[in-house]
Amino acid sequence: MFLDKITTVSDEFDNDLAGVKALKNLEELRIKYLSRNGIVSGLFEKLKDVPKEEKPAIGNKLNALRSYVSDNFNKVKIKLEEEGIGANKKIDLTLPGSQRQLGSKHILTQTVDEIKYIFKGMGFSTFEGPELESDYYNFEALNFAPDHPARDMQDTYFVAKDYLLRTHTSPVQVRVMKNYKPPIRAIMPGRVYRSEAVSARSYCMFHQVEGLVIDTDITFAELKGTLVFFAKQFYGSQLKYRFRASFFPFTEPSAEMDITCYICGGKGCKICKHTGWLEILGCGMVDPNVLINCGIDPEKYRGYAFGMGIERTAMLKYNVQDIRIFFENDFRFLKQF
Ligand code: 2NL
Repeated sequence: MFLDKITTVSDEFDNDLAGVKALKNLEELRIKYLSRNGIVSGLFEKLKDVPKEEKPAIGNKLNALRSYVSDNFNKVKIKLEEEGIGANKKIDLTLPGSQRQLGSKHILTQTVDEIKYIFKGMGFSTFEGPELESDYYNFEALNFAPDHPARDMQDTYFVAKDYLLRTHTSPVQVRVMKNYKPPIRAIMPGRVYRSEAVSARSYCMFHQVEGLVIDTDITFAELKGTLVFFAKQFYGSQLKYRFRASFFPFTEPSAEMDITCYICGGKGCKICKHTGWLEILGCGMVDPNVLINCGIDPEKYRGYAFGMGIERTAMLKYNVQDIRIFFENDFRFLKQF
């Protein structure tokens, strides 16, 4: 009798639910079946009149009916709500599209890419090496004597007795010379570290590109020709240049290359400290001691090498006043490039 009643209610609910076309009708259904005075509650109310031994079975059936009704009610409710959203959604096709922000390479990466590209055109390949180096590769193989003053001058981050953060990318050249037979024609870009007081001009970490050419019959004239071609490609074909004698432990003779100041054209201004010249790189013929250390016969082969700081190069080219801004990730700076 009671069980029949439950089945009837369940069928009636199915029937009613099938006829629901809008959320408004669904609310009427909720009141009819699920509210405090609704049909389902009414059945629970009548449970007290059921004989004691039948109560558990009928109670179970009633609980099942309540779950069935509320589950199916919710399914239809969600379906109607979703349809409602779809029906009300109006797309204004005349609105302008939302602009997507495109990223770009960091200006230092762009600068290295451009340098690589110019040297690639002259037959140079690219090598990279570890930033954590041994004292041997960073100093000893490069002709820095154990008590050489230049070794003190390089304020270095040592991480253990014989291990340090490289102070230049030259150890990569040492590795290339030891592992490849000449002719060698390569550039080595990478990060280097120096324990210096941080200021607008110097930072504890920066980037270098060094270059190395080893072959028979290599001359200082070829070094000059290569670097002048590079500078004209990178800074502009109108520039004037000069080479000044200099000193590095790993080259002999050594030189530094200056170009005419691109701001004042050589007349003298704040950027070039009123000299009309800007120093852009250091270079020289590889010292025979370095060739011997790297297993290359200096009687048969000669070489030249050069090095430039990337931050300094980018600061000159793009008129950046403070080196620290490269590493601050300030969007206002980055998005200019
Ligand atoms: C500078 C000057 C230079 C080199 C780097 C080099 C490397 C080997 C042998 C000989 Cl393995 N030379 N590198 C040579 C001359 C100058 O860098 O002012 N860099 C920022």
